[in-house]
Amino acid sequence: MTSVAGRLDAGGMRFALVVSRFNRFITDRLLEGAIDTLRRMGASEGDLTVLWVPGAMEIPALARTLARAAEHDAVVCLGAVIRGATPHFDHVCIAAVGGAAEVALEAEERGVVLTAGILTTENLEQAIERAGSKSGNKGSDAAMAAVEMVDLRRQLGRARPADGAPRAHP
Ligand code: INI
Repeated sequence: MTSVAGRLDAGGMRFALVVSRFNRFITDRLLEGAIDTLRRMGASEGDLTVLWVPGAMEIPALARTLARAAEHDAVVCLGAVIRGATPHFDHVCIAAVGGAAEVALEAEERGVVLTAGILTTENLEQAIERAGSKSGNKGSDAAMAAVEMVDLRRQLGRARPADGAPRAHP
């Protein structure tokens, strides 16, 4: 039996962190968790780029631009969508989470990993619980998943080309 899993060593990996300013009280905590995790796993300060967007809805478009540029091994998307009084919440959730999932597949073709810690919660309390308190930190989880996936792709020979050129389609 062959069993392959990514290792949690971020040394030499380059990361773009796309973070939304909306609900910044929460997204700041997600970003802190992600950066702390990447540092602990050996990422260098110079290999981390943080890019701010207005809201979660804007995350997928920028993530796609970054994936196409293929200058980073992974794009980590962080946001917080919290239910309000109108159905707007549902539209933002679908656009942000569904959009990120779609971009992840396109990024894959370029050798770039995309992970997301985009909270979609019923209220502020649930968001706080997932941004560094009793339910962990989803920013940290997304960063850890990115490191694992980049290493797994490297082991499979599917890593981002060093020159940043898009991969040829299979
Ligand atoms: N953006 C969020 O990141 N979280 C939210 O909870 C949210 N809500 O609920 O409205 C939100 N809306 C803004 C949206 O992401 C866009 O920035 C805006 O519509 C401009 O395109």
